[in-house]
Amino acid sequence: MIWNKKIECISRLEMRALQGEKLKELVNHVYNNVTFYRNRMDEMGVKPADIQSIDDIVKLPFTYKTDLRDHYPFGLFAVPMKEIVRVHASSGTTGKPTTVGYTIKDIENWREVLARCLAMAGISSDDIMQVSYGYGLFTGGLGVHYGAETVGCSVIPISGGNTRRQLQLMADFGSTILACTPSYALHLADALAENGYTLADMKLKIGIFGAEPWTENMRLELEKKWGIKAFDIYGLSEIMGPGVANDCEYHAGLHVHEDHFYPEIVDPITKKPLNVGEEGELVFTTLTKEGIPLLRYNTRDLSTLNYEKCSCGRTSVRMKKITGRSDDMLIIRGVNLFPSQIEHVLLEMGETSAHYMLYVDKVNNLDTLELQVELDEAKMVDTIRDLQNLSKKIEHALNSALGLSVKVTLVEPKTIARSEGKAVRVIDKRKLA
Ligand code: DLL
Repeated sequence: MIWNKKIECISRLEMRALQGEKLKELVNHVYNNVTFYRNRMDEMGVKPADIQSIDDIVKLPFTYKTDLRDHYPFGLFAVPMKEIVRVHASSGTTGKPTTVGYTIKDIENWREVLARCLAMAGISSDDIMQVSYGYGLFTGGLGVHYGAETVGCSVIPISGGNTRRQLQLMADFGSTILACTPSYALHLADALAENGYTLADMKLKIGIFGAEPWTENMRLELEKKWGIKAFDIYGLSEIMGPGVANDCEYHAGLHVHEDHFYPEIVDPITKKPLNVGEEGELVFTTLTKEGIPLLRYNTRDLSTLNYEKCSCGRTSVRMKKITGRSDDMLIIRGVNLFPSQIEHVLLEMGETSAHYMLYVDKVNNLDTLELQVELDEAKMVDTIRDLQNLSKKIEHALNSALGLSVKVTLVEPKTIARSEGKAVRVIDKRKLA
């Protein structure tokens, strides 16, 4: 179902005109209300009057995560605190969190884009949605929750964690939708049997998975394990939270809600805009946000954009599924490696589980990679020789796919730590040294 046909199927020309109008308002808003942006624009010699259409966006300054940290907690807010009705924060692995604030209008817009995402996945008031994203400062739980209420779902705000209870309520309440990270969805599927359930006890139809990079192979794996349709939902707290984009039934890229979030792709090194179809860092400008509007925020997520009309009828620009971030990229003996490439190879082979942990180290000045992979309970290997053969086979497949030698160690099922939210898949001991 298309939630907002007028916008989601608008002509490209009309969309650009609309974006231009919104950009003009936005630039006036930030220039007049955020000292940081006024200073940046003054330094660059750009005035609000220089912005006349969406093409002028390239004249505006970029924003980086460090800018939010430097103005912690509320320095980039564009309205007085009395107009802020909600604050979220992302934990951040180093130092201070980044904080974002929403006005009532921002929350309304958030509901609207989320409703579009959920309707795109075929969700309606007939559904019971189990929201297993974390509730709290993380945007996942509350963000998806409000959207689900907007489309009329019966929402179960269970939050993350407590696997046994997740499965119990899923069975007892007859949840038809599961919203959580793909890694947690995989963990829940693997935990069915040991908690005394089978798929026949569940009514699940659809998964709304996101908040971490995952491959198309993992999407298919989750569809198979759960017997559901799995959708990819993307977002980040700085821009709004979940709901910046998601995919439709054709899974041919994620539709960006570009009347609210204007995307660009830039070169990761030079930060120059790239041509359509070229891969680079995804940058968003929040066209309608009031609380903490951001100009050209560099997400560090790697993607490409596609402006062709989708088979679903939507005209909105689609971003390629994110499988890595420029700052997640490991450089191993000069070769670039994204953890998602490992997930892809493991699932392609289909002989182990998809639970893995990659250990990176430096021995005698040489980078080393050790991959621990969990065996699949259903495909247990009996002899030591079979185990050795299987690890050699995976090493070989990784070597030809990545151009890197990786030492593979097979471990017992359920021995690698599970995450209830975003999965941790790499331990880089070089950084710890
Ligand atoms: O993860 C918001 C969210 C919640 C999205 C629930 C989807 C579902 P942050 O904690 O600020 O916000 O993390 C944002 O997570 O820049 C990406 O690197 C990654 N990410 C989010 N969604 C996806 C996705 C939330 N669908 C960061 N695919 C982003 C790949 C994703 N990566």
